[in-house]
Amino acid sequence: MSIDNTKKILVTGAAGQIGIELTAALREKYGTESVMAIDIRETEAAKSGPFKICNILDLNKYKKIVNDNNIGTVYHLAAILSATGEKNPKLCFDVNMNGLQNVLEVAREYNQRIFCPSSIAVFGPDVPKENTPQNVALNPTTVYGLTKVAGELLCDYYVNKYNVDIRGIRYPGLISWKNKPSGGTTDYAVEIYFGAAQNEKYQCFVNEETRLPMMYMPDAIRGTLELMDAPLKSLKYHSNYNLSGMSFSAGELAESIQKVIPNFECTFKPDSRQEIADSWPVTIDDGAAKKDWGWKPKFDIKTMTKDMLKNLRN
Ligand code: NAD
Ligand code: AKB
Repeated sequence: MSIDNTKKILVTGAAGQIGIELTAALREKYGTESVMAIDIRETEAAKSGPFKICNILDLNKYKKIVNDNNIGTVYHLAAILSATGEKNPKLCFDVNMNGLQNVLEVAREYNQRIFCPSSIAVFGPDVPKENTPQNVALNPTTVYGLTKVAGELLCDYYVNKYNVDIRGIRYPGLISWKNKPSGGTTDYAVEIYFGAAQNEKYQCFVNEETRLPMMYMPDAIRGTLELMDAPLKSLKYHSNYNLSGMSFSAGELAESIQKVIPNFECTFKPDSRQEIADSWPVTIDDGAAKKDWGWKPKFDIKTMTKDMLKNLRN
């Protein structure tokens, strides 16, 4: 679907791991002045175009930004991730649920299109670990997962009840070099590259056998833009497309880095995040995304490792 060119785009959580890259990609595609970024903290990247500090829980301020800037599409990325969520469940619930509700209420009033990501964290330990299906019972064991399940359902409610065009992806763990993530369980798969590039060492907080679905950020950004460009009538799902990129164990990830940096040393010392990782799937069935909007990942572990290390060493 092409967007209304007179209306602008807003990215919430624009200073985050996905936010800085998605904001840059949207500015590249639609023009810098067409993309407003908001967050509770500043970064140089988010400020490289229109930017405002805004807490998503402040409905009046958020609505004023939407109104003053003629916003037609919102990419809602502001959230609290899994590991921080387990440390501060109330904050996680407030930001992920009340923040989303603010975004959806404004979307209904201003007839906006919304992108709202979900996560593999919607799945609990009871689903098939391999090729986890699109439609399966969702019994997550983290507060973050619980907010993502409720968020998907709330989005679908706004689609069905108020005809708001809302789309979303259950992202796997995302790996990128432009921003160091914090607060997630899959952060080890990013930190390991920073450790390797900086001092050829990393202590990993999950065990060597931990195997999770992952994706390289350029694929995730491309998938997001492709989903938002897909004709609405071809979409069977709205806020919850399963998406698969690659899957590897923490040990295999360390080995892929050792092929480029032979002296790289990785040790494994699991902490409380191990339990979260163990509750998530290993591989994801993304047949619906392939069929409905032509999803196809480009990167595998080898090409990602080469690209990550090249960029980090630069
Ligand atoms: P992140 O933590 O890097 O960024 C989130 C941003 O939201 C931060 O910049 C933070 O300052 C901002 N924020 C937090 N509270 C806020 C508030 N009250 N008001 C406004 N901004 C606030 O997270 P991310 O990795 O960029 O994730 C973005 C979205 O993608 C989230 O919905 C997350 O659940 C989802 N997701 C991410 C991954 C991943 O691996 N990165 C995987 C699955 C799903
Ligand atoms: C996290 O680990 O919390 C996120 C996610 C997979 O949702 N990266």
